[in-house]
Order: sequence, then C-alpha cells, then structure tokens
Amino acid sequence: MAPGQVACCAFSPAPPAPAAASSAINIPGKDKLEWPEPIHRVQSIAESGIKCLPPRYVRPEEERPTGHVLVEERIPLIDLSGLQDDSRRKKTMEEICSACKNWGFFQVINHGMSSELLEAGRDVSNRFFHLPLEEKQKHANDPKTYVGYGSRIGVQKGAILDWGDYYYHHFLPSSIREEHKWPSQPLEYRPTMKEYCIGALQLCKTLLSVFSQNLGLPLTTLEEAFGGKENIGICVRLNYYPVCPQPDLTFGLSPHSDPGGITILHQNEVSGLQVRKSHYWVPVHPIPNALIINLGDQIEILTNGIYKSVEHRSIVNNNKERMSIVVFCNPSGEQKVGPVKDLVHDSNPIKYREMTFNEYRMFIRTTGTKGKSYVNSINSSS
Ligand SMILES: O=C(O)CCC(=O)C(=O)O
Ligand SMILES: [Fe+2]
Repeated sequence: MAPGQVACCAFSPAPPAPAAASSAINIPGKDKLEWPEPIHRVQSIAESGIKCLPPRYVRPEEERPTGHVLVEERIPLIDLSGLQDDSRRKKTMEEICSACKNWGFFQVINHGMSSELLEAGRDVSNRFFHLPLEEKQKHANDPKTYVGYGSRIGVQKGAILDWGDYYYHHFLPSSIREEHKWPSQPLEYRPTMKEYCIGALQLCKTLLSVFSQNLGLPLTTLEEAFGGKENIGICVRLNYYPVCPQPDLTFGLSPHSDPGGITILHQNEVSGLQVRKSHYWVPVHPIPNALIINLGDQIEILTNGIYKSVEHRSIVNNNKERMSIVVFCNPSGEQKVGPVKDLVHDSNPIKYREMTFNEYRMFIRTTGTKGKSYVNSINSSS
C-alpha cells in the first residue's frame, strides 16, 4: 500500500468540495478570455530533470492527494454484452441503474469499441505527445475555444496549476469539427480518432437510451434533450501526465465533475484516476480494453438530481507517465438544458435553473476545476 493510503475508514474524511463559485466570480464573455500568464508545458518542465516541484504546482497541505483513499473499494464493472441478450438484458439494465444511482461512475467491457481501435487511439495519442515541442506548439490553444494543445484550465491569475498537458478538439456537431485544428501528426491521428469518436458516439447513444428507459422515460428522451442526432456534441480530450518529482504535492487533474453529459474515458496501463465516494476517494485501476463511464453535470440537471455527476481527480507518480483519452458527449451548445418535465413532481420539485451548455461551460473555462461547485451553485436545494 502506498504511503498515505488506508484500507479502512478510521481517519478524518476528505475536505468537502469548494463552496459555490458562480455568485463570487465574474464570468466574462468567451471572447474576452486570455491566458493570464505565459504557458509552460508540463512535459518540458518534467523533462528538464528538476528534483523539486515548481511552486506553481504545489497544493496547500489540506488539498493534497495523500490520505482518504479507499484502496480496497472498486467502482462497478458491467458487461454490456448483456444488453443484446434477452436472457440478461433486464439484469444488465438494473446493474446500470444501480451504478448510476450509487456511483455515477462505472467501467464497461464488451462495449462495442474493439481492442484494436482502443489500441490505435492510445498509439496516436502517445505519438502526438512525444513529438518535438515545436511541432506541438503549432497547435497551442487559447481559452476562447480551448481547441488545441493546452496546459491549464481556467484563466485566474496566480491559480495553482495541474501537472498535465492536454489536447482538446471537437468531433460533433460537424459544423464545429474544424479538422484542421486536430493534431496533424502523426498522420494516422485524424482517421483513427474519427473512427474512435464514431464508436464512442454509438456507445453514448446506447447509454442515453438505457438511462432514459431506466428513468421510466421514452427511449429517445435524453438524446433529444441533448439536441437530437444532428446536434449532439462529441469532443475529445487527450490527457498527458508526465512523471512528477513530488507527486504527493500536486494533481494531474484536480478534483472536478465533468461539465457535460456522459464521459467515456480510456486510460493507459498506469493508475491515477480516483473517484469521490462520500468523503473518500476510490482508485479506478486500469482493466485492459475497458472503458470508464461517468455522469457529468448536464445529466444531473436533466434528471433533476436523480442521477448525480461525480467528482474525480487524477494523481501522478514519480516513475511512469500516464495518458487518458476522454470523449465527452454533450448537449448541443445552444440548446437550453433544464430538468426533464416528467422527472419533476411534488416529491422531486424542480432543482436546477435552465441555461445553455455554452453558458454552463464558461464556469470551468473561467475559474478552472472547482469540485462540484458549479452544479451545486445552480441547485436550489443545496
Ligand atoms: O485522466 C484522467 O484519469 C481523468 C481525466 C478527466 O477527468 C477529464 O479529462 O475530465
Ligand atoms: Fe473529468
């Protein structure tokens, strides 16, 4: 067991998520966003051979990743082939229902994306991050869109930064795909990622219909609430977490819930993802060719809190780089998202105020990762 980790609950709980942010911060228009300081690539800092973490990455003692980790606990693992088999479908639906209600996070196998496709995704992502810095810099992103090669989320001057670089781009709707803004190298990147996104979209649609059915709604309800076939959003973030000289002082990605709808995450063979369960953190160890599904804030809002988005974080280590490929399935940017009417009734009165996903995502784009503070700030019952 790693230092600072424990197998039981005989210790003080993890600190609560930061308080609601929306009333305290000024969210400017997207066109006003600028990086407040020069961007440094974490990969370059790591490769310079430093022995101490630069102060910009050091978290205050009470926020550090050590402790509060339930090393024996696991998120549910669900075999999705059961959805295609009449004799197992009901049980599989129930497993998904229970995972959504109790965890908001689960791993799936037999999900329809082949092991070759997942490996090809890992391969192009790995090759992109190992290109020379000048090549990656050609795609440097800015906070107006976040599309491209990035090294921070949020534009607050003096913020403590995370120990990771990323690449972010859209796939759907095709009107904002801008394939010329995807990595141009390796050459296989674009065709591979297109195929990867098509597979992830299919899985998202299946999950949206399973969730609708489990909630007692017509099968297409959630897909339509996302804007329907033509407008559903799919975007990709490749995360790269270099080896870190002092991993106990920082995060690869600090605690947050995903602002969008459903997230499909695939990680390389290095552990690091942790999921908040009540006051503790549960590690999600890699299972070859499995995908990790998690519910984002838009699902919490649409279901009027019946399903909850879940805080998660990634930790780093001092001997192995870590990567993840994350596909976000989101409502259309322009469509207003609020609780589905059939889920609002006397015993579950309306909790969340409506806004478009484009408005909603400005919170994280401005202030960075802040636990579940955004969704809590628009929840009238919290
Ligand atoms: O890399 C990971 O394990 C977490 C990534 C993540 O949470 C994200 O990209 O939103
Ligand atoms: Fe996330």
